[in-house]
Amino acid sequence: MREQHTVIDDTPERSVLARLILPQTHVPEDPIEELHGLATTAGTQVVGELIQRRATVDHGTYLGKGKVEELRLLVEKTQADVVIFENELNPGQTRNLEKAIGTKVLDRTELILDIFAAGARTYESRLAVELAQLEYSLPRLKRLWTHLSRQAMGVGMRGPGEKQLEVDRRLAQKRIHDLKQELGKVESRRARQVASRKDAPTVSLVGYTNAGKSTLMNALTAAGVQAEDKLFATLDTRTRRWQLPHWGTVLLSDTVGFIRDLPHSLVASFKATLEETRCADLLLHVADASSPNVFDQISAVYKVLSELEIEEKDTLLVLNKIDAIDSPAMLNRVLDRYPNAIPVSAWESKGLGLLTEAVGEALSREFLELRVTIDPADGKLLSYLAARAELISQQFNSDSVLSHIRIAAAAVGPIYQSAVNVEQIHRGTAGEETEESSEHTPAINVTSPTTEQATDVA
Ligand SMILES: Nc1nc2c(ncn2[C@@H]2O[C@H](COP(=O)(O)OP(=O)(O)OP(=O)(O)O)[C@@H](O)[C@H]2O)c(=O)[nH]1
Ligand SMILES: [Mg+2]
Repeated sequence: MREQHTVIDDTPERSVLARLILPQTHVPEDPIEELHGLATTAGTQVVGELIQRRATVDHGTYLGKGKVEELRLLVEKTQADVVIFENELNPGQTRNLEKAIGTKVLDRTELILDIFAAGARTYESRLAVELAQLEYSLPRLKRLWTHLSRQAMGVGMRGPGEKQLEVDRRLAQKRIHDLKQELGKVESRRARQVASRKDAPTVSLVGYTNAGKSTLMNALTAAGVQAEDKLFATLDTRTRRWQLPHWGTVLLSDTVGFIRDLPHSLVASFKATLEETRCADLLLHVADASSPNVFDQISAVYKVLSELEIEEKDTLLVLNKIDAIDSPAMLNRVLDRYPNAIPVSAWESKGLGLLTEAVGEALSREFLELRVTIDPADGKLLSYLAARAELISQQFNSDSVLSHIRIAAAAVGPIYQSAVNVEQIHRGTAGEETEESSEHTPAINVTSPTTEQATDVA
């Protein structure tokens, strides 16, 4: 029998990065740094960079003819396997560039989709990525098809190439339809799941990719989630219990990071994964204060949130990585614009006390702590509380039920309507009751959530 050898080539692909900058384009200090990060995350070794400033796009090859030749020589010299463009290319441009340069050509969107495809682990994120990839390629398939059909216009001239594309297009459309249906189901299942475990207020970490969300989650809850110096290290949502001193338990979620000009199809298809964020009572927007592009990154995150139709809600801006900031002036520049932001270093566990206090305070704005006396026969109110409130304790007596609860201010209406008595508890910053304190015998049936930290409740 002949021996079989499998050769695994694990040398990374060598990439050259390219970008065309049009007039009036707002570019960061280093216009190719982020693409560099993406290319590295995707597993390539960056061996060259080329930037052209030009008044217009060349319709055929995107870059001007001279620059294309320069790119070809650079690829030859660096022995690159792939050229990655910051700009979005149309299929014709990709084809022409590939022909002129003699290597594979990708654009930023394809690169991001590739990173997501490689990193997606859960069923829902895999579905989301596949949908985004198909939606990205379908119009390209279409455009290609239109272009071919114009060439083959004569009667009886429908060539096999065109037929194949038509078949591909139909298959892609069918798959997109199925994926959307399946994702819709996953989305509502997820929404039910998130709603059903609402036994505590929910806080969701959001932010630009690599800002330090997972590191902060670990620092706050000892969660042990993966944090890495790479873009899109996190693609799935993880939720942990977080004990806020003097406040109680909250559910803290870490989720996928955002990026400037995130492909729209990708944003849309990640809705199921972002269900926790949609339902959260409070958002912690983590920004990398040591990045020269921090302002752009903060606005990009707000933009994606609105694209996701995540309604505006209470948000605390957290300025992370202050340990990596060289000059105080830089931090002040950010604080001048966002005076309520909370500077922290997740890495060195600095500023976390203040952050915790701010979260407690923000949640208290939205939540009321009440002692409610209920008629034991009022099953409707009892089940309402079980579904909507966090039950800190509950005591069943023969003629009354005494519930100590925390509940969203917006949901107290039915309680005031049918409870026998309602007492509101006000707390000082140290957590002591400052008003309307009352003697409270220990509860018989304590149903407060577990105080265990770092429990995966996802
Ligand atoms: N110097 C410094 N580095 C930090 C800090 N917090 C996080 N980092 C580093 O920043 C990188 C990204 O951290 P992550 O926690 O993975 O960031 P993320 O926001 O979860 O990123 P994605 O999941 O990829 O979107 C890692 O190399 C961390 O070690 C910090 O406070 N200071
Ligand atoms: Mg992460």
